[in-house]
Amino acid sequence: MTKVSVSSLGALIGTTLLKNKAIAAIPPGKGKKSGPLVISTWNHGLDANKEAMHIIMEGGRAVDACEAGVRIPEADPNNLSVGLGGLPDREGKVTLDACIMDEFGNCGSVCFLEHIVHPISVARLVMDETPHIMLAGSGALEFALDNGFKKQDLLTKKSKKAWEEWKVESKYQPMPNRENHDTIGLIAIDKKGNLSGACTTSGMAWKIRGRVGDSPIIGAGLFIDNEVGGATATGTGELVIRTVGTFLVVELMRNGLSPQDACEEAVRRIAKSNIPDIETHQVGYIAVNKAGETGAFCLQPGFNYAVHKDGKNELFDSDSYFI
Ligand code: SD4
Repeated sequence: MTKVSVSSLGALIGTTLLKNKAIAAIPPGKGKKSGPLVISTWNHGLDANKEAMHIIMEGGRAVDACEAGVRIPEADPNNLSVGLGGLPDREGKVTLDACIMDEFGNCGSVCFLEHIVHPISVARLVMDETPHIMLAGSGALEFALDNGFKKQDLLTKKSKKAWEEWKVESKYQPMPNRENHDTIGLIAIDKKGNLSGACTTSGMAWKIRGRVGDSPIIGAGLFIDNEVGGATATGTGELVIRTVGTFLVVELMRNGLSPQDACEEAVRRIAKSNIPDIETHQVGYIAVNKAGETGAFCLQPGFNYAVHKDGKNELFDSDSYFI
């Protein structure tokens, strides 16, 4: 793979701004009015966006739109990376991670959750009904069941077959851009201009039992700051966690970078870290600021994202660090 410098003038200016406290901390979107917008990861984002935008156009809150939007891929048995039908861990168990964050900075999260089709709605309940942010494993399941969620086997014929095929060699290797749809992260701006986000996944296929990725971690898989903007991540969670990826993207925007430059800088930090097999990994970020400007960037080609605004719901290919 060839390393390509994608340093744009904006990113360089941004870095300079960060060193200069006098000019920093001016959110670029502050004061600008933004219309309704939904942005989400991968091509399954198109259907999720459609559902989310429907809620917004009916006058709903962004947080309700985000939850409803990501429930679409969660319920799709043919989607091998989210909710029902998600690829299992190396022991054949489907374990799910999800989080949600609203315009007030409220957040809820579940990780290592089994048997529940809609982890995002359990995360929402953690946010709305408990004094906590994150519930894990059997405790999260108990909480879900106590609150009326139904227990279900999430391993479908299709995902079981894939696991049985994997077991032949049992080789653990992260696979970027699997099926061209992976974790769904979705950010929405409602009619009042408020931002919220949601992120949900079955995580890395064939992971060690108990492994939790970035997706349920506020500041890693998802971060929203209603004054500035929001960001969400997909790809190898370990790389996102170690750089506190989405918090970084939002902080870069707070310090004056555009969503595009902020995503590029966050990916560049990962690309320049000392990960020996970096070219076998994928990480993709999407971001939106308060003004409704969007950005996306990824480690290597293949990541795409969906944007719904001004009556159009479109899929875009993200630029990448490697080409
Ligand atoms: C994770 N970012 O668990 C998520 C999804 C994933 O390959 O594994 N994608 O790391």
